[in-house]
Amino acid sequence: MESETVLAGYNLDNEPYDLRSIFTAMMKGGLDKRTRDSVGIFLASYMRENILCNYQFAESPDLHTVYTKNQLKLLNEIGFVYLDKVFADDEIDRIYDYLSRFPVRCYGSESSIGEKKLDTFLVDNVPSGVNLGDYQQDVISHCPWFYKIAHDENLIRLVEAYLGALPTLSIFTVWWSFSSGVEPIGAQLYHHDRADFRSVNLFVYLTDVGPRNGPHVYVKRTHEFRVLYKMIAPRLGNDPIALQKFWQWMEVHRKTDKDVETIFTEAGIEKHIGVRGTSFLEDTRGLHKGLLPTAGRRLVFQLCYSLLPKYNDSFRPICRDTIDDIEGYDVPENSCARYTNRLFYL
Ligand SMILES: O=C(O)CCC(=O)C(=O)O
Ligand SMILES: [Fe+2]
Repeated sequence: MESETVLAGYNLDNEPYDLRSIFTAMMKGGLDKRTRDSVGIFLASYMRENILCNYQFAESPDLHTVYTKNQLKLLNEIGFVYLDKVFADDEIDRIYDYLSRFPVRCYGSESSIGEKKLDTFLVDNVPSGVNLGDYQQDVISHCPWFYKIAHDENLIRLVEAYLGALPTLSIFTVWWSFSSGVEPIGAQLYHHDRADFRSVNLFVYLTDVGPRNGPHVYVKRTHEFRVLYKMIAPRLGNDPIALQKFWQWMEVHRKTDKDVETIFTEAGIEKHIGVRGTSFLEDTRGLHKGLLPTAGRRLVFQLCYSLLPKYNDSFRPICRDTIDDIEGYDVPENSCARYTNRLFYL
């Protein structure tokens, strides 16, 4: 008998696609909102089980001693909730001093679409025509007060209660919005985030934000298919054709002010006005934007929590030991905060 030829195993890496790109395509419009939200519910329970099997974390304090059930309820029903200020005033002063040593990368508008990367400048030297300016990831990750809030177990547990599984921090950022921009760009236009099948963001204003300083704007009850359906179906007289048109419109990533304001009216839209330190959690699957300021400038800090790591980005975590000590702040080895922050800290 002839000897059998042993075939090499088929190498899936040679396929013209990979699971990451399929996942990203499904999130970014490949699936409709109803399906994306259902996948989100499945994924949360999958992740909860997976984390339970693979990690053993120290017990956390009871969630409801720190955040109330009502806060979770508001987040579920409306899509956002205000929290107590997460930074004290003197911490914001120190954050401000810390950031002022570093330049910001500036962005302005490029004809009618997208945004153009401009140069880097210290914040007081930013030229006119600039809409946005952000800091390098390293600058943010090394800031001790940002480190502290990113590791706040009470916040992580509140987010876990909302998402249905222990979250992964997938965006950790701070940026300026300037009033010198010529026209709104990027996230200054109404849109919905599609970073994951379920996600929630913490926003903290680091400057006072009045109506002219570029407040964050949110369309209430647009975060979750079931909530949005309940609101919109009666308004459209339960007409199947009108509803079908509405869901098609919802799928478009960016929307005009006129469309949003006509469909949802002023009463359905929240402008987050607040002094520095104002903190809120928001499900940015709902429609939102950061208004282009018409006066002054706004500095905002943002954490985005998701179920999975953000697959279309790469991460270079830094070593925790390189963060300057802040009094009495230490992250135990078996804290769930280490899991949540693994894309940013080793
Ligand atoms: O600047 C804002 O308030 C909005 C930011 C935003 O939409 C985003 O980061 O996705
Ligand atoms: Fe957004």
